[in-house]
Amino acid sequence: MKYGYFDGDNKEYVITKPNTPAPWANYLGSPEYGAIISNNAGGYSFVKSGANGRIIRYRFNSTPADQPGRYIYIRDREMADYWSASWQPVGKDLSEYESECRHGTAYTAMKSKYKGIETDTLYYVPLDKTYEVWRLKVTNQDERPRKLSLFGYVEFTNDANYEQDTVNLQYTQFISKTYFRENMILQAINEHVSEVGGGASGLSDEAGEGIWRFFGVQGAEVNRYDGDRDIFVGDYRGYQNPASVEQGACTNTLNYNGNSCGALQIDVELAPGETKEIVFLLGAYGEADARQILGRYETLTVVEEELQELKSYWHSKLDRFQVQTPDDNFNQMVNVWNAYQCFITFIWSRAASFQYCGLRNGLGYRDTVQDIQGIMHLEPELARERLTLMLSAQVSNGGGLPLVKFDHRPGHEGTPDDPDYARETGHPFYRADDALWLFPTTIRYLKESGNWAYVDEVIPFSDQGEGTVYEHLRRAIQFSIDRLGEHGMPVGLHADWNDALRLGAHGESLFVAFQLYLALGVYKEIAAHKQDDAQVHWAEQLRAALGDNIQKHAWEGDRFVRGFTEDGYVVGSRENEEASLWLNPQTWSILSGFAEPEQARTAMDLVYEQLNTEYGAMLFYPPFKKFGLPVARMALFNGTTKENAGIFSQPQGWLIQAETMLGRGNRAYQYFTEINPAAMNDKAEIRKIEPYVHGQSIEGIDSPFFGRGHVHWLTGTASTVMVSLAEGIMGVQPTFDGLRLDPCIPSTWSEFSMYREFRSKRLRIKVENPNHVEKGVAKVMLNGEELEGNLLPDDRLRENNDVLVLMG
Ligand code: IFM
Repeated sequence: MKYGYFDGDNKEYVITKPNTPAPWANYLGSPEYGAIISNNAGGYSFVKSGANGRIIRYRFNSTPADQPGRYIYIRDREMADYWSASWQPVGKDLSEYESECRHGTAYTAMKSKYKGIETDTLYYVPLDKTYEVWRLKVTNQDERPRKLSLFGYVEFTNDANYEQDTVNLQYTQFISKTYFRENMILQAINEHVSEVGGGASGLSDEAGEGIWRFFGVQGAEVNRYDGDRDIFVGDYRGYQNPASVEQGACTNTLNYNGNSCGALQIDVELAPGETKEIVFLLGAYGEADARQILGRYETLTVVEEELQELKSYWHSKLDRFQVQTPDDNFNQMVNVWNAYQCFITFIWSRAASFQYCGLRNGLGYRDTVQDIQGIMHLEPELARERLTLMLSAQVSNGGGLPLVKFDHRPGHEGTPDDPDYARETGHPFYRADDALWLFPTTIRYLKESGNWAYVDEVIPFSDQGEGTVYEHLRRAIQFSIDRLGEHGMPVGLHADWNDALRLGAHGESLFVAFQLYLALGVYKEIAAHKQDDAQVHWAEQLRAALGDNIQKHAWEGDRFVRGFTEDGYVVGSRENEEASLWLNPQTWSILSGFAEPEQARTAMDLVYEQLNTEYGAMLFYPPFKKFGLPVARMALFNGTTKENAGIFSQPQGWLIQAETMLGRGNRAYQYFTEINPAAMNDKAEIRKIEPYVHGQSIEGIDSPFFGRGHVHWLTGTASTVMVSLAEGIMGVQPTFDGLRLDPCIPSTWSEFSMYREFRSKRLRIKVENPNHVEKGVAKVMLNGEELEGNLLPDDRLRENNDVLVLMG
């Protein structure tokens, strides 16, 4: 079943049936002010942190799944009928109520038509601002005048800390109250503690600084208001039928020791054809600031200007890499949605969604370092800033801090071995993989930017001392080398990439072994570029020794195993009853550059036969049922779900990329198509989550809900799949010396084209495939001249370039 379509020209996804199988969300804002909004206007807003700066209340895991939200009710005073500008929460019969929701890049627009009244609502957070705008246009399409009451509504949290607000009502209900002041509801929290209010931060503060929020309107006079949720909604009612709306009048009651809300009632009369436009504004500010913000919208055209500004900001980023292939579902993801998802994941890490609100107060090391790769081709300097932060969160022993606090202080942090750090973050252990993610990310930055000087930039370690980027990388390798197990492979510690696999201080991880193999290759490449022969030699020797051990202990003739427990059990051995074939070691044997071609093909064919499904490849099979804790913690999950043999989405990117490295474009494309959200657009009843973004995992073959997706938006899948499409299938591969073009495509494609910006140069690339090969470049023309090989040398690129690639 289908609920919407992609509007590629406008970079929007358009939902035409509002009763989607799950709330289909969008993200608005910036790291300073975030807003998540569903296609039915559900969702929440926060200053800086979904956990600690929460403004709008949202009930996780409730039903309906996305309430409350940013609601606008419309009531016809003569008919005594009412509805909402989004289909929910009132939920009128869809035979009478028409709606359309357009999720765009950092804005969401909704239209409704009901009984001769049309509404057009736009939600966004203006660029560089820390408040949100809801612009409503309401038009009378009837032939007679209509008398309407419009109600803007928001349910405030009583405490900026989400947990306090949700479960500590004996405290939080007594610290919040509301006021009405000329066209706005003001909410005060801990009002008497601070004279001016804490509007400046909006975050909860143990020192007890007061917090103010406002919900105001511009473009009309408020006739009535409510500041108390329970009075607005009424007893034994819900958002589908709030008392104040049903009865046609807010009660002018404010909150004192209950739940704060902002409800603003505006009565209008519209002649036939007339449109009324108003703007609701919401943010964490006290009255003086709020007044200024409202003043900015005295001329309502500001809204259109701000919308255009937002669009150009986002579109100009996404436009740096655009593809036109024969597969529109592929194009939509590369050009708009996968790219936008990469930015959103980059901004909010895993901190705010409909599944998780980010109670952990910082950035996970591995996730964040990987997320950087997803935006590398679009915004390398932003990537560098974040990479520098993550390098400054590397401990001087080479390991990564499991949690990089939002107020990270390079050079002054504790380590997981310090009780204070462990207590504060809840992370008393190192993970084996964290710092090794620095290698693929750093090398991608160097090759994308050509900024070779970065290697010598001096960055502090998190606890003490400092070193160049080169030194940071060396220590990351040393961290693993200092922790090798009895087969000469890195131990798994608290986790490797897989959070549910605990191999401990002695068990060994093949995932990390391949990561280390890749790291040593990257380090050697950098050392060679620096002509540092001693380090080249160091890396080579370590790499050769590690390679010998992998070959000797981990290859079983048709597969690589996944690891060794400290008491000798081989995880992922063909002899095992459970979990006998794992996806990641096979793909990483190729990504790391380790596997011999024949080995690689054998292992990957086995993956195809035994793990692939119509919705992607499972993480392993069969799922764990008997073998479990303490090593295989995934046994806690139902079979073929999440880490217990589910179709975990992030590794699908590695799978696609590995196939392109083998030159098997048909298979790479098949794997992508199986997990491409856009390709599931007409099977939304199976996938459930948004058809325009990846989720964390998909249920596998043993589940009665095979194909159902989970944990939308904030997932490492965004970056792995983006990289696999850009570098793997499209074959655009930055190198130190220029841009290599080496597409690996389905043989059915006869041609495709791309636009790519690279080191400030613009390239229009046309690829022709007359012989229908999957990989191989016969000829490359750069600005009319034939090149030797498929590298576009940096020094031959002009401002604007035309490139022709002939595959064959
Ligand atoms: O790698 C992890 C990630 O850090 C968080 N989500 C689950 C992944 C696999 O366990």
